[in-house]
Amino acid sequence: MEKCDILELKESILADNDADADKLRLELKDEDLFYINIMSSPGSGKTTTILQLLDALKEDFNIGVMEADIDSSVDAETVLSAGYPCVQLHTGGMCHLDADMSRQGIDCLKGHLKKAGITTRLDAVILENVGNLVCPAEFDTGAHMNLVILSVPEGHDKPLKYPLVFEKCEAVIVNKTDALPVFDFDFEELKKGVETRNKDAKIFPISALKGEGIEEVSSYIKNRILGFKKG
Ligand SMILES: Nc1nc2c(ncn2[C@@H]2O[C@H](COP(=O)(O)OP(=O)(O)OP(=O)(O)O)[C@@H](O)[C@H]2O)c(=O)[nH]1
Ligand SMILES: [Mg+2]
Repeated sequence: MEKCDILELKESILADNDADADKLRLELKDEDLFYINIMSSPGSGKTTTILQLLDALKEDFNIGVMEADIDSSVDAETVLSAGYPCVQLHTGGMCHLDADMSRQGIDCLKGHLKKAGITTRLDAVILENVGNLVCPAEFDTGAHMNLVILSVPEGHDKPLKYPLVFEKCEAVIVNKTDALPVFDFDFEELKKGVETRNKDAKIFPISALKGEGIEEVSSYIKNRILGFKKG
């Protein structure tokens, strides 16, 4: 397997992350590089969903991945072994990424492609943010699209308990729907909870394990990338 590049992120010293996030969004727009930030609790299925989305979108776009974790390179190795460009970002114990850390990560991903002799440009970058429903929502990464994954075993009440992350996202992916028969997850309650926090958020039920519902999410992302490129 290809060697995994690991970047030890430096903590940003910028006082105004929001301004830097807006700046990064514009920098990436100039490069035609669409940046997707995926947030969720640990184990909700981020890596499994990302792998499904990469497969579904590979005919249309070149997509690279940044795996952010406090330690290890497990997820980056998984993505690399599936054949997609990926780097592992270590947050030095921090539970989130901000805009400058995103910039460092994207530069590292470009360096990884260059080292591998890959000259085709990336159309999009996916960040698998640190598994946490609280901190990542507090820091704008500079992404053009924020997604949240909530898995069935976590329960339908999470939008009420962790409001910010549901306010900041444009779509909620409800994963592990194959487990619905063994949990008391109530989809109508989930919808009500999401709507209370964010009336515009789309909801996509999926089973990343079985590949169900992936087509709907990938075509939504495809349209967003195409709209970004045109806009
Ligand atoms: N039943 C079921 N299990 C799933 C599904 N998606 C993922 N899993 C399982 O859930 C576990 C965690 O999945 P990951 O994709 O590693 O989750 P993650 O959010 O990336 O985890 P961290 O990176 O550790 O936060 C694994 O055992 C997956 O096989 C699903 O749709 N259904
Ligand atoms: Mg993961």
